[in-house]
Amino acid sequence: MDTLLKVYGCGGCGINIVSKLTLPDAPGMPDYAKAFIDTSEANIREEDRDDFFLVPGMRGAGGVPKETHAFAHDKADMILRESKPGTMNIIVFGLAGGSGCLLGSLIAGELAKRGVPAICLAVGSTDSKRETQNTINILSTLERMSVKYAKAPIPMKYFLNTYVKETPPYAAAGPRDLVDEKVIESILKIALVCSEKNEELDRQDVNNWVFYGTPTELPPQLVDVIITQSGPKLHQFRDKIISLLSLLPSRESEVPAIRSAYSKKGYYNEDVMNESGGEIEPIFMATTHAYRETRLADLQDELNEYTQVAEKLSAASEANFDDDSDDPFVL
Ligand SMILES: Nc1nc2c(ncn2[C@@H]2O[C@H](COP(=O)(O)OP(=O)(O)OP(=O)(O)O)[C@@H](O)[C@H]2O)c(=O)[nH]1
Ligand SMILES: [Mg+2]
Repeated sequence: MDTLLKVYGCGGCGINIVSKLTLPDAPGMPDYAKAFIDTSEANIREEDRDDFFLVPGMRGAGGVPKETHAFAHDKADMILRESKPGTMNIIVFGLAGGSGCLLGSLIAGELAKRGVPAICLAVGSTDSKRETQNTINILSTLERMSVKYAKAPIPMKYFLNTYVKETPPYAAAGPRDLVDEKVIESILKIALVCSEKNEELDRQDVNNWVFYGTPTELPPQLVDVIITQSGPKLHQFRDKIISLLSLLPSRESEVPAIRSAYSKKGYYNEDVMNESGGEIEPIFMATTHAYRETRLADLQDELNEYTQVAEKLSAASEANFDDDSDDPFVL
């Protein structure tokens, strides 16, 4: 099978972002195709309709993933028959809504089970209590999908829609437009690393990176993906990296000393180097087990704050009538 990068946009957020994506027709880029999956037609553009799968019987999930589960839990096969996976796959979805989070998780679980490599690009949100709760719940769904259903790793890069200036250092966070740009940047980098057009980096190396259990015997889990062009940044995660792919400008390029369980290096091919005039940065792509101790803890803190506020609001909203006046209509 020829190399094909398939990019799935699931739910409103996934569709919005993936419809903006264009991979340049440049050396080092793979062929690619898009697929759009949702429970509603609200976000699909006319020109993308040919690649659109609409879950039968639904008109959106109104922010409630259980709705989508009821209609779509057995539809992963059908979706993948209609929207065939590539040799490498990217699944983009929002974690806080009702549709994309579940559809994206179903596709990710099914691909992992079949041994087809995929990376989830998932956008969390803590704008409200429900969005925070949805984000936490779906992360846990993805974890179960990996450990219990697929029994294979699911790699996920996490993004966060936020307007707060102080964001955790590990998160690709910011307002929506900025997050969209970051997601698209990540897709371009994944495309370059997984194009099968690099020297010494082939399909099997990418498969080993995703399905790290084969070369390392480590157990499957939901793993956090880090994509960076900075050696020092990668080094911050040095004790947490499970598998690492490094795409380097030359055989002399420095790679930070990291004792990952699996590591493979490749080199941009001559055409890419010529096109860039020799000015090209390395790309490091790592799976790590940093996610539980970092973002899950942060999300839980956020949720606790919402709960406290909700309790105060609820207490302040209670109407207290004088016990002596048992007539509620007394004026
Ligand atoms: N960065 C970014 N975030 C978005 C975008 N659209 C929606 N979101 C976020 O994604 C989350 C989920 O929203 P949607 O993806 O629209 O929800 P859905 O999956 O379509 O589910 P339902 O509409 O409830 O059926 C929300 O928290 C939004 O903040 C987008 O274009 N870019
Ligand atoms: Mg929607």
